[in-house]
Amino acid sequence: MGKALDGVRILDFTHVQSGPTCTQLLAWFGADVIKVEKAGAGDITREQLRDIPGVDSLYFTMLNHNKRSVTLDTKSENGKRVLEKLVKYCDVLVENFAPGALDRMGFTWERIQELNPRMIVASVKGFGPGPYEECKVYENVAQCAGGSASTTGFDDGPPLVTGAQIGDSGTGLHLALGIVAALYQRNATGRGQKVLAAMQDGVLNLCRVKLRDQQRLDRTQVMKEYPQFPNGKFGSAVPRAANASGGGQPGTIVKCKGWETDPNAYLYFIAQAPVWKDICKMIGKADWITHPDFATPEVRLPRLKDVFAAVETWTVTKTKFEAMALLNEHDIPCGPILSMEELANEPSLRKSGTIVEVDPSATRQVLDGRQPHQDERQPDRGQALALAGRTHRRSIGRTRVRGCGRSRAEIGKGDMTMARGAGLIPEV
Ligand code: CAO
Repeated sequence: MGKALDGVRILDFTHVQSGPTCTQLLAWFGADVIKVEKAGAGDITREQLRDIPGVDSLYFTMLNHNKRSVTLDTKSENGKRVLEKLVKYCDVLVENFAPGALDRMGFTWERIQELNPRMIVASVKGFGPGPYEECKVYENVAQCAGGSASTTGFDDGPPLVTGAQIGDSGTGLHLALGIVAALYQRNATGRGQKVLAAMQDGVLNLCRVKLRDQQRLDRTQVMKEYPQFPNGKFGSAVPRAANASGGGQPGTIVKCKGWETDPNAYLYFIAQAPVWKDICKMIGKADWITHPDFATPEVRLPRLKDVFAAVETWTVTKTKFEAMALLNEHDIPCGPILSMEELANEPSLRKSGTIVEVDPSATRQVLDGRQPHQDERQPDRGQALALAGRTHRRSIGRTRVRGCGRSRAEIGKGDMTMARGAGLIPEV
């Protein structure tokens, strides 16, 4: 069995993180992704936060492996002609330019449909239709505009952005699903369509439990699982809930042995109702099993601070891994706070293919995350994307780039450069 997207050709007009995440996912599933980078410059992330001089940054490599690459000046006449050929050749065009940039290049939806009526045009934008649709957006702007920041942090502190790239990578995931659905529908209609994933919408979608809470708050003016209950005050908007669980089972982060010196010696603990008896026995509070103040989830709600303080008195005597092992013997849900260092070195994540090594033969070894898995997997190692651009002009010399129907030398300097290892795009 081949890969799910074998034979699908993606014209990858993306840069930075949101769009590249989407096309990278499609590449993992077997699509042939041809990344088009700005002539003479390349994706801006190639140079951002470089840790080895002269070598593509980790940021770029992690978001673009398994793709092919060309550079193209889409504002030159020759560049436009090449792009037209690529539009005819590919199934999906994915872009995340600032609003209107594709139109300004002359590649409106109507023009693209004229060239290839089967083409799906998929875009990431900061905002969907509305007052902000013309705005440029980066990750943290999306987190703030999508409801994540206002609901993250402590009640007495400012809004916080999260370490998870929900605005960029989250939106890339949403877009990838939209593309796959559009490809599926094209089998029936024979026609392409436009797909839009707005970063504000993507973040809001990932914050749906907070939207749920807003509606509960509107109706009842209180949310009993929040740390503001019973002594704090609720306003009209969902407050920041610190580390309280977003679900129906109360939870929080508790200290473990070593917390004084190790910033990650903590555990997330969930006081799940079905295992309440085991929790009480484990933390030395067996009398709470039948105590009228603690016996049921409802009566515990105003006393969650006491519950978690007792849990912490127990966890602080164990390392996070010891506590997890003991709690799991009784199916008590919990999870250690794992540092990036611990995750990068976790053998089981390498074995499962969740963390892969990208092209170990390249100048550097790169570790990257990979989701989702399929039964029929691609090889566990990703292939780094060769650098398209100035450095490689010499190495490609007069290579015939059949996508253009003429040799590179004829196309003119800076119009199109094929990256080393990119292979040829067949004549359209
Ligand atoms: N040849 C010629 N011109 C090219 C080109 C190419 N191959 N590729 C890009 N360009 C041009 C664009 O056409 C645009 O020109 P005009 O402004 O004249 O139309 C110009 O390069 C700049 O593109 P841009 O506006 O997209 O880039 P920026 O660096 O100014 O903005 C970003 C970056 C991310 C803020 C903006 O692209 C954006 O808001 N994108 C949508 C939201 C998004 O994806 N954000 C996530 C970013 S990841 O954190």
